[in-house]
Amino acid sequence: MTKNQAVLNWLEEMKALCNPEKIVWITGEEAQLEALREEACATGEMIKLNQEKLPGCYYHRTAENDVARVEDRTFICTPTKEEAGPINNWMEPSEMYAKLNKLYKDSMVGRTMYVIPYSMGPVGSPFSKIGVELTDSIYVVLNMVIMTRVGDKVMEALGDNADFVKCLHAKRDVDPEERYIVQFPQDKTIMSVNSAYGGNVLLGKKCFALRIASYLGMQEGWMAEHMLILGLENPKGEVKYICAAFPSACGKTNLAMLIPPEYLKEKGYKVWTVGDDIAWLRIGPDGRLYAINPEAGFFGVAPGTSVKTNFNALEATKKNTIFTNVAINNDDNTVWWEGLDKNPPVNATEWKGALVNGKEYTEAGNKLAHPNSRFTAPAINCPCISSEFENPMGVPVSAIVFGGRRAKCAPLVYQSRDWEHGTFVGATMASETTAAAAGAVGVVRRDPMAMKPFVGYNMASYWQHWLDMGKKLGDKAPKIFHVNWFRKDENDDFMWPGFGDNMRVLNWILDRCDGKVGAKECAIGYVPDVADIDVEGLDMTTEEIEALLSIDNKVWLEDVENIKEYFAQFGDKLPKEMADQLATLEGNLK
Ligand code: GTP
Ligand code: SPV
Ligand code: MN
Repeated sequence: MTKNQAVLNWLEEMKALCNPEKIVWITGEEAQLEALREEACATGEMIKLNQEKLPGCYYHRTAENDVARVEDRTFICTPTKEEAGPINNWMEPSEMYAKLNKLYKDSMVGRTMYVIPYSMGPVGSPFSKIGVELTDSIYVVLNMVIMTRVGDKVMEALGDNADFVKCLHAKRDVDPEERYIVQFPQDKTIMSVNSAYGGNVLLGKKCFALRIASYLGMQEGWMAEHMLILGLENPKGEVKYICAAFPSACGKTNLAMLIPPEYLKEKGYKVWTVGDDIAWLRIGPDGRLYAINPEAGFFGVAPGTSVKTNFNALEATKKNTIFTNVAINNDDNTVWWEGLDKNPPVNATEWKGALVNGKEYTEAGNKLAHPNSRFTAPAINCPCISSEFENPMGVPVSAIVFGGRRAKCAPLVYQSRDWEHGTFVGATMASETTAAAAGAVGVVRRDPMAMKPFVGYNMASYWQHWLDMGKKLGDKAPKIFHVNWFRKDENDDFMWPGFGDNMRVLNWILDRCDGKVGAKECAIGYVPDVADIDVEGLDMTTEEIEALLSIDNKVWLEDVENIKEYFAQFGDKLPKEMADQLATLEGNLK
């Protein structure tokens, strides 16, 4: 299949280790993929859905213990612990290799090892990077084909170059006690074992495009970020690009595909999607920051996705999509999840596989779909996919937005004073945990730049890299903002309608970038004047907007104490600028 000696040598080694019955190269040809789909349906690994209503769509159910990323079993194996930093799990590389090699030994006896050459980013773009994933799961192959650019064209682009990321995945018996998701940044190697779920096994995604790529970016002078990329078109037809970093299950896919409120749509405002999860950012020839989406599909959260909340995402899932851990409507062999509509199917199979009366089942408080159930949909299915989606040079970024789920602390939106302060705003982000990772849900934790689970080296060095990038960008740097769609009132209800109405906030952000609107400078940065948040057609009072924009100094000072403790663990690696920014914030609040 290839003459690339580096690939062949590594393949021989992995073959000897895993001992598969046969090797199959994924070429990218439709006939091969169709045969794999048939095989997966024959073994029960996948279920073919209603091909009239959902052409090319399939269903997959994972093991009950294997439904989300596992952060406590994810490791960054750098030669020293300091390189991985205090918030990553670390093990000395040779020790980890020895441990893993035992788990992979003969793990594929009687099974097929699929070889997936893939490109993150358009094949041949100067932004792009190549990986080769070896896996014994057809589900992984078929997801990788949607999520990345796969096949012979990638091997051609690689040529005889040895520069590719080595990715090995073995499903084994999905034993959670022996599950490991391991990155070796210096070796450009990823090893994943005992899982068959999403971010744990689609190794191009979080493992490569964030953990390995963030490390490469630090060395090579670019950035890999957990960010959506959207283009906002104004009535004059001008498009400006925004990148936004929100933690997992905090609204990236939704914002990336936003449909403006009716009256803004009528005026001619539109949103174009470039990416919904990951951005690779480089300084372009004109000195501005440019972004590409290294992925080719969306691995989106299903629950909450509806015609009303995210029409475009729903449209994207109507063909050639794989659904994982949602519910099946047995009347017509289609899919359902909480929030799709108000009619759970009576004749349903819930995500674990039990036949239930979906109406009674949900009325009793059970969930038919797993909260982290997902769709894997090709990006080209999305009605609002940007014309720049395949642009090998990326799109110029005007604004960077941070955000998370903060019931009390953060206002609807504020702007940082400059790049350095914006880096601090990102570094001190916090959010309530979600079902996207195993563990408790709804606990506030610090999640710098939404990268806590994804940074491939010491978080403090990563902040230093942000500061260095800002110095290189100078006055061409994007402006940095923070948003919070999730503020709650005393009745625990969201105070902001969110979804399409978030466009009102994006307009304020771009107006700020263009110097078209003023703002109030306060302790935390620039906050909008109440009158500048456009509420036309919204059933909201001035007092409600004031409350959304308000800052409670007491709550913020408590947060400052928490940040002090958080920063302390980085010792003298913490950039001085971050400590200074914290002192300024505390002084301002007092
Ligand atoms: P990952 O794929 O895990 O990285 O998640 P994501 O950041 O893309 O989150 P996504 O857009 O899938 O949204 C996750 C959940 O948040 C869904 O249940 C949405 O319905 C909900 N959500 C998204 N945007 C908003 C919003 O503006 N307001 C409210 N209240 N909920 C939202
Ligand atoms: C996330 O958890 O941020 C995701 C899903 O986008 S996963 O691919 O599982 O990481
Ligand atoms: Mn994500």
